[in-house]
Amino acid sequence: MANVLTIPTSPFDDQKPGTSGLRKKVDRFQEDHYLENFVQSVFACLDGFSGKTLVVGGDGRFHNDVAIQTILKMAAANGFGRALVGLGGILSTPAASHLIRKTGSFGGIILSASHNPGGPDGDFGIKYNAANGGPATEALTDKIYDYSRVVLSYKTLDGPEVDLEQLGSQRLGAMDVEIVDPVEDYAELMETLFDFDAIRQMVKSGFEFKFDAMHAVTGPYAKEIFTKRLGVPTSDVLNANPKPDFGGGHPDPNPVHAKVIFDLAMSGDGPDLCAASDGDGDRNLIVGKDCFVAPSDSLAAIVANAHLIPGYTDGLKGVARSMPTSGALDKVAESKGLPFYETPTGWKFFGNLLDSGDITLCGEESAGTGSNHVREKDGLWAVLMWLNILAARKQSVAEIMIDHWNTYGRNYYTRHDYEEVDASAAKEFMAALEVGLMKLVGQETAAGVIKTADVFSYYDSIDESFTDNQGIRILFESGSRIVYRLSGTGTVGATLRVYIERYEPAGGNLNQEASEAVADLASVSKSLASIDRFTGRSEPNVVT
Ligand code: VG1
Ligand code: CO
Repeated sequence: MANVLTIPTSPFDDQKPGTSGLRKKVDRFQEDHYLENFVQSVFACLDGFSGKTLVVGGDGRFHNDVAIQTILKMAAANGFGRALVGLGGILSTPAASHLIRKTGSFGGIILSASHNPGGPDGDFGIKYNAANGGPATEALTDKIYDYSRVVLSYKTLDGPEVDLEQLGSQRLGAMDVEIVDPVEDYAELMETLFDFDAIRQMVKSGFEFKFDAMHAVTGPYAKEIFTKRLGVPTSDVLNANPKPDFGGGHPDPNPVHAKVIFDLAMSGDGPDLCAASDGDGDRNLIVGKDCFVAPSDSLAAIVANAHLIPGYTDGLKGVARSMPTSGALDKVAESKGLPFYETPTGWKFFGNLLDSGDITLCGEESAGTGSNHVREKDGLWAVLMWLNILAARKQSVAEIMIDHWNTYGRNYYTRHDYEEVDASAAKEFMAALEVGLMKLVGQETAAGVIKTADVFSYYDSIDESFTDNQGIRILFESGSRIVYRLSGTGTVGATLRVYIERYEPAGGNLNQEASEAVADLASVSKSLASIDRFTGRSEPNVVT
């Protein structure tokens, strides 16, 4: 019989969890009581979970299994009645969201640092999702953080380890632990949303599709859905075995880190569709034959074509995008008369709009798209969306995108990241930019006249939370836009993100390289704000 222990600890002295929970280097999480402090703070801020169910799982990265044992013991000692854990400790972020919703669980703990590298020298992360399946709201995150600064002890058990490789029920103190198949429920949900017959037919008739799971969590999901249920040859699902260090790679499905599959699609004679997902399965990469679909464009195209998809034929209640995401979605929403919302970066802000039924689809420029089927962005869902649209329209990705731009115009888009810059220099940079904002209005630049400049803030009328300092927006008379924002997911120093966007109306030059189309704006983004003076960097280190 396991005993409940109360272990003294010191307050959790750290910065507030960012865009998607707490993310740090693995060795930080290996420090005594570090993970425990966060978990106890979460439990302390929740009411009424005694005897209820907690979902626990992660993306399988290094330390996943160790952290799960700690969390399960603490959940039992704190009074949860049952824990549902993915076999091997595996649950993709969207699958965890679905499992919480489907089983009516009290909430869940998801372990991931998403697209950040893993392994002993890599990153680790943890976040709490509520009963709606979505990331803790801003209000709850604040409460957890405040508590973490005063926590003096935590509760755990001295019981045995749970066998994560054994499906079925086990006991941990007074808590029941059930190890469940992480894929089955999620695959079933996908079958209810998409026309699997039509996709199967398309695959059978010679449509070429390749998916790169990047040695991350989507491997088992991709094998079940693409190979087993849709008939995609096994050899076309690449890197399908999850590894604790992602095979040494950087599981970020963008043209830089998913270069192999990206280059294959762009080679002139590649597959009809190449796709990939990230560490925890919530992001996506979509590249047609010779046609990269920028994430903001993918969101807009999915909304424009949603009526073709069985799960969405009843119409959309509304749509939302994060502030830095391009205005491509706005054009579709306007033309279809759909209610439209602009939120701060991070999925937690979409959760309330999805719960209240104000929106059906939403997404971000960082390759996250999703709908009201779960309360997280969903990588495989986005890939299935595209497969289903292609099966329904019987056109290529390039044809669909050209048609889209001819209808709505094109938002050329690029993002410049200045990673690992000195954190205080980055803050000073943003502060200086803010002080000088009013002076920018009316200024003539090489990219046109500046119309407005402001700091984005957001009032959530559903939970009445107010979130400020969400990035600086500079809007030009031409409709072009530059946004400066500090990342909330980095683990070293600060990351400055500069989002650059130029709108070209239908009938204009819709066929340029994005980098060329925004070249003037990109240089204005550097000169307007003296990035080099503050950060010592004259060039971004990642351009997507
Ligand atoms: C980044 C992205 C943001 C996304 C967040 C979590 O945040 O920009 O759009 O929601 O990552 O995605 P930031 O604060 O670093 O810009 V994931 O796949 O890392 O959960
Ligand atoms: Co992710």
